[in-house]
Amino acid sequence: MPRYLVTSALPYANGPIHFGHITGAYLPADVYVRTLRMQGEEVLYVCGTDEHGVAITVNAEAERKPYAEYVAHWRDEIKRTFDRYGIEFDVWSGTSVSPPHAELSQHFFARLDERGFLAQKVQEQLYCTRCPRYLADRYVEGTCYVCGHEKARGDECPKCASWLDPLKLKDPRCKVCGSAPERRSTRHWYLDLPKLRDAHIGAWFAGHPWKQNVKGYIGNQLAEIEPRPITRDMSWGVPLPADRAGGETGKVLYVWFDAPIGYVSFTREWAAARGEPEAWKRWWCEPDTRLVHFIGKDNIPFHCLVFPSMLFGVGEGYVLPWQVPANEFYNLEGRKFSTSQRWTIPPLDFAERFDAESARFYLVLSMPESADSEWRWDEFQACNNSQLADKIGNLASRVLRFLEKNYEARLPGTPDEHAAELDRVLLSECGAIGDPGEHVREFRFRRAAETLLANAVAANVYIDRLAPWALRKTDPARAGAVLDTCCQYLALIARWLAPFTPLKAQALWEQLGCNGRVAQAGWPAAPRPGAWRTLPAGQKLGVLGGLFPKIENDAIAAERAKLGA
Ligand code: B3M
Ligand code: ZN
Repeated sequence: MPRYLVTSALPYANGPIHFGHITGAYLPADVYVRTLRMQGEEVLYVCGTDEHGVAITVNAEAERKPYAEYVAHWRDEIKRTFDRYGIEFDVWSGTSVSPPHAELSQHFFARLDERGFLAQKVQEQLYCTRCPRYLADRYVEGTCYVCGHEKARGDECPKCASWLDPLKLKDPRCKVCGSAPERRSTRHWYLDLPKLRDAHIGAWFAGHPWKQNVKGYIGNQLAEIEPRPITRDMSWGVPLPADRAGGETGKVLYVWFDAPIGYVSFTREWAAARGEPEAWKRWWCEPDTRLVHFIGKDNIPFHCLVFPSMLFGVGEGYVLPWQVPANEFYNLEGRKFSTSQRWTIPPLDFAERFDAESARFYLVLSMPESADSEWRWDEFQACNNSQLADKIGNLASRVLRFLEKNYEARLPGTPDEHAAELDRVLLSECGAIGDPGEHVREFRFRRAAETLLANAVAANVYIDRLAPWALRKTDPARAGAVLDTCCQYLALIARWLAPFTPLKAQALWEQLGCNGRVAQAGWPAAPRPGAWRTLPAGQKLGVLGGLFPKIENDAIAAERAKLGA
């Protein structure tokens, strides 16, 4: 039996996450993990924050906060957002605090060096004598030599998006103090990606059934791949192993080198906390592990080439990724999410006024699986009101309230003489379309949510067609069977809903009178006639209540007004 080791990209601990992140790398993973668990699979879901690198230090310095304090704040804040949206990891940690992380990252570095996969080069770098430090990546600003923009960064021009060589910037300035830097020689280590490609990774990548966008994105990069520098001259990060640094100090591992090792460190931390310190190996080093990385598309090269090269290169039997379901970009009403330009929906604030689980469902339905997509407030409202509330909430409340009033709040049961006919009507004539879980396993989350909704529509068609409300007056036994069958089907819907909207699924489950956790009830395959009812006749219903309150037009208009849309 394979086991599933699931990771989501480690968010930088340098700011809030938004719906684009959630639907890109976290929600699909959470839905996947919950579904597989209900199907009886063994799953571990690992995440935490990425806490090193210039993306962190520049921001922390701007706020005059010590790095450790700064990342701790965002580690907790980001976790609060995940908690609020029901995204549940087995372990949550951070690369600057996870006990095994620094040593493990240094071990990776040393092993790669020993095995001949690192190279060293002396090169010039910009150095600010006033600050004093090397100006890595975003620490330098200057005029772009491609488009002439005056505020280009060392690594990239925000105007023309060119990748830049900081040594070629015109009028370079230290981003912090504004003075002109000088050039100094410094030694750096490179990961020999061409050698790793030729040793194994090229053949492995070519022979793997990737998602279309992954294949497209990597394209010819493999043929042209070059060694990548994996060290930086700065103080915040994992220091180079002392015995490799050759007396040089002030160098740390590049953030993209240590960050993915975090997946392993956090797994080790999880294992140690359970009192089974060796248990991480079962997850990382057994060939039947299926390693699944959920990420956004900008992280594809690191997860499909660089990290696999590292895992292979250390030669310690690590599994390589089994699948990398990478999503495209997610926008807000036609524009990129931007916290600084206030073109955003702060998730914690949103959850004060709207239901976080309705957002989960809409985020799945609009997920950027194969093309960029976007959050639209009117679509969110329609998803809540016309899909969740009308198709599921309303159906449940009509049926259950009627049973409460006329059948002593108990399931009437479906006698055999009615079962076959009702099965035929409900399961084949009303448009039920099968098991949403199959799509989840294939990483087609939108299709999965659509399938679930189509099944709910089928139940609505069934109840409208058989109209038990009127039937009760002439044939109460048959009306009871019609209602009972509908409740049996609502129990399936509750179980299918559990990975998408866990709390609402639980509420529906309890209203149907079922005990325990719906997530423990197992995953129902598409119902087969005659063999799918699970609730006993006479089961007493729970306390009834609304599931998906409607969202008024005013509430949506207010949100759009805030955007100025
Ligand atoms: N922190 C980049 C990002 O948030 C990076 C992912 C690391 S995954 C090992 O886009
Ligand atoms: Zn300076």
